[in-house]
Amino acid sequence: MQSSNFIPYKGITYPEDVSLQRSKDFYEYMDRRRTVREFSDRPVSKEIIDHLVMTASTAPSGAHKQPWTFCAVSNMEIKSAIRKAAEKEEYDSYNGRMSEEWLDALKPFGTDWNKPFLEIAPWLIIVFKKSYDLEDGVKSKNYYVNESVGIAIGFLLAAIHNAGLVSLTHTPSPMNFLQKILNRPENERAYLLIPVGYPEVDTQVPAIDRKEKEAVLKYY
Ligand code: IYR
Repeated sequence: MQSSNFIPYKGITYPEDVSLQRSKDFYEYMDRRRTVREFSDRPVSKEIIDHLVMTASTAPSGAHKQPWTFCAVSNMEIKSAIRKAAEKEEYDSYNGRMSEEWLDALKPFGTDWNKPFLEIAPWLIIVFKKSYDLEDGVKSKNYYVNESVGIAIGFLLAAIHNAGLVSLTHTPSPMNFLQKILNRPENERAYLLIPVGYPEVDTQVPAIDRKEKEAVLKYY
């Protein structure tokens, strides 16, 4: 028995051959996505950011609580404050907090504690998870928060790629400084920092392969 209001599903279905072609085309398109660490300072309009974030916010979430806030920062003073705080944490991480094994695993990517992209990229999208909801001082529970926010970010990265832009999934650690700088309420915790923009001209990316189908897909 339906206990709440239901409406007709307005999805789109395709003939089998069209589904086959679309699934292949989308895979090949997504397979061209790469994480980029060198950004151009070319601006990206707020209207584009609106669309990207609202796409992310269409993601499924536990009990449809949409337990996320996306903070989109273009203000240079705030970007500089974020860079300064992130580099302080990253310096400590790269100089003692990360294990030798971890540093070795990162060598192919050439990362270090310097994070110039935090000022160069036109937008930083900082994703906050809402461990619980807090409205007018009243707390209520959210469910599967990490799963929900992770899925929403997957949608966001796909939307960014679809718009011909690039992103970097940056994880300064610990990242509680973001809650302070952006003055977020106590129920929000920073989850991921994603610079968004155009790639720097002639930027290079690591020559990595993706796992073969046999390694990641098991049919039963
Ligand atoms: N947070 C650091 C280190 C880092 C960790 C992983 I796992 C990466 O895939 C890349 C970097 C940084 O952002 O440099």
